[in-house]
Formats: sequence, C-alpha cells, structure tokens
Amino acid sequence: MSNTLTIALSKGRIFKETLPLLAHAGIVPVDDPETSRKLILDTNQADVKLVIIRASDVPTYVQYGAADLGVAGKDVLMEHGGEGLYEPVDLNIARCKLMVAGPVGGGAEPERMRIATKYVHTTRRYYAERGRQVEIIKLYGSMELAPLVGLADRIVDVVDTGNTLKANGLEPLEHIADISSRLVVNKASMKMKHERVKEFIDRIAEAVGRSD
Ligand code: PRT
Ligand code: MG
Repeated sequence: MSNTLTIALSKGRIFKETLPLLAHAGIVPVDDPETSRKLILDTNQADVKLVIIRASDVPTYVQYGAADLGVAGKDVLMEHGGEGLYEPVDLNIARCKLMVAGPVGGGAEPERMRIATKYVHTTRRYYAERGRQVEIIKLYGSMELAPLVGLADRIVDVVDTGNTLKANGLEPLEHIADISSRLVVNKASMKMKHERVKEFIDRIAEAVGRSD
C-alpha cells in the first residue's frame, strides 16, 4: 500500500466548506475543481491527492479503498448503508434536513401514496418503520417537479432554506433526519496507514472544534 493519502470530495458546497478544514490540516489544493477539468487534484503536499467525484459516489470510492478518506453528506451515507466505512468526525458543514414534502394545503393522504425521491432505501425504511405502505419512484434530480406534474403525491429530499419547495408550491411535512457532512475513512486504510490517517482525523476534528 502506497503512503499517499487520497481524499474523495464532491464539487460545490462540500468542496468549499471542506477547504478551511483541510487548510488546518496543512493541505491546500493546487487547482480549483470549479475551473480545472482534472479529476485528480494535486495539493501542496506531494503525497496528498484529492479526487473530485459525484457526491453520491464518495462512499463507494472510500468503501473500496480507491480513496482513503472522503467527505459525504449523512443523507448520502444513510442511503449507501455505510458498509466498509468508519465515520469518525461530524464536520458540521453543508447542513440541511431530510424531509417529506408535498403540495401546500394538499389535504388528506391518498390510500397508497406515491413518493418521488433519489433516497429510495432511506425512504423505504422510513415508511416501513411506521407501517405505512407507499410506492417509491426513483428520480435522479428535480424532485420538486414530481408533485406538480402528477408523478407523485410527495417527495423526499433535503431542504435547506425551503425556498425551492416554496417556489414550487410545496411545503415540508415530516422531518426524517438532520443532515451534515461526515469524514469517512476506509477500514483498511485506518489499519494500514494508521499514523497518517489518525493524524489527519485529529487535525480535522480540531479544525471543526475551532470553526464554531
Ligand atoms: O449534484 P449531484 O447529483 O452530483 O449531487 P448532489 O446534488 O447530492 O450534490 P450537492 O453538492 O448539491 O450536495 C452535496 C450534499 O450537500 C448533499 O448530499 C447534502 O448532504 C448537502 N446539502 C446541504 C444539500 C443542500 N444543503 C441542499 N439545499 N444538498 C442539496 N440541496 C438542494 C436540495 O436538493 C434542493 O434541490 O438544494 C435545494 C434546496 O435548497 P433550499 O435552500 O431551497 O431549501
Ligand atoms: Mg446538486
């Protein structure tokens, strides 16, 4: 096993909010993923690389050891199941809520609700635990559209300000979970690169403690 540390991140809010935490661990990327087309970013440290991937792919890369570490939303981790991963630090970034939402003043629930979501497993578990029979429709994005065009009665999605729901005539109805991003670690890396990985985790945890 090489001594390089590979860290998996997604572009956008997770990358932006992780940067100051990495800086505290002495890691500064050389390229900006928003302008560079590179998928592997060098950093100021020769043996630390960042891989830039879809948010929902981060747990998979870390599970299989393609990255030693990663940053993923709890929504993504709940949906993935978390096999093969340690989740040592709540980074307290990219916070939002996983909610059930539906049309404003939508009235009584239909007998067998149709729910559109990209969080199929989490949604199935949520309703199963409540003994409610629902039909789940898998979408990859723009869930807010589904109730407007009669595809679904409800959606399950993450909500931050609630502005997107509101702009589409929807309102939050049920709270499923509070979400923030977590540092995840490959189980083999934790053993084989223990010193380096442990040092990194400690620096990141320290940075989280400082930032608020
Ligand atoms: O875009 P891609 O399909 O690759 O992945 P992604 O959309 O999951 O990635 P990204 O970068 O958008 O989100 C990464 C992580 O940020 C998510 O997994 C969440 O843990 C977290 N997060 C925090 C959010 C939001 N806040 C958020 N508001 N992820 C998505 N949103 C979206 C939401 O889906 C909705 O469309 O923003 C819209 C709602 O925002 P408000 O402010 O209008 O409520
Ligand atoms: Mg997105």
